[in-house]
Amino acid sequence: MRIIRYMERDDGPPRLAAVTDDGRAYALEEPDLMTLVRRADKEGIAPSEAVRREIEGARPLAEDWRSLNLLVPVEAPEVWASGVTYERSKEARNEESQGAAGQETVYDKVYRAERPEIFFKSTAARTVGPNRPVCIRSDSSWQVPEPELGLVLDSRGRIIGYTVGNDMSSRDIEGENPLYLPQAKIWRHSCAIGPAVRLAETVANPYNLTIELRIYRGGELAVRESASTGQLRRKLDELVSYLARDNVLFDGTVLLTGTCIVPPGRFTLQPGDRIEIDITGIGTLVNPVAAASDFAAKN
Ligand code: DO4
Ligand code: MG
Repeated sequence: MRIIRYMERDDGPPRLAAVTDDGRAYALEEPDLMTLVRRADKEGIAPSEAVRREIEGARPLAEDWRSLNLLVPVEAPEVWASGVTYERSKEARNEESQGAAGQETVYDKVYRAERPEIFFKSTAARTVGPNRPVCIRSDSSWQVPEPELGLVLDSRGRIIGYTVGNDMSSRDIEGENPLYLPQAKIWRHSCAIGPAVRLAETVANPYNLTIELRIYRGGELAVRESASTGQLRRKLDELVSYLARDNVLFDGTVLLTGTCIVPPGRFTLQPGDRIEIDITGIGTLVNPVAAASDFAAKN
């Protein structure tokens, strides 16, 4: 069972809907996912069961949920991200920072340390949903999408569901000096999430999901790579417990779990590219790429 947000009209209010496994969408009366979760808590049932009861006998809003005008599935007040949780990320970062041969780098250390790397990634104002442009910054010449499994949390640190995330990253800024990480990670529309939140209790094994990245340039497939969450070096609960430690969590916080895919060589995003990130059972997050200069004018 998946949860989406959509708009009926361009000037209409955001609405919530459920997507069943056959791809049909059903309108829900709750204004957002966390209201649904609180109602299910009060009734002592799982959110997916609350949804099942609510949509029983209803007519679908759409036969194919992808035909709706989709928004971010959850308005995450904060997005946090985990780093160097896959070997591929460690290798790519060692390359871009040109770590001296034979010497242990910060990336080698954090990959095997007990404490994971967790950093602040985005706010609701910087995060875009499906089909909205992500932005590439003007002072970097090496930028890539980072396809990541996103955990949707409540204020108690429970994993409510899973979404697809894109941790847009500037490889040359981070590669110059890891202390530049906030600038390599956070700028206008540098984070995308969506298209749906899959309710956690409806995922049999979150360590067995395929993540695929496709990047189209001029309509042609330029990059296609896939990996599995089975390659994650950390446990999801472990990442959440470090984020929650002596911290304040808000309902709807998203924690990205790190990238397992890095486009090859010097590949860099360009305005006009189209990014597609697919995770089993959640859906495909599609975003066009815009230059910062276009972006201010168009959005
Ligand atoms: O260490 C810097 C960031 C790592 C990251 O974003 C990732 O591994 O996905
Ligand atoms: Mg990342």
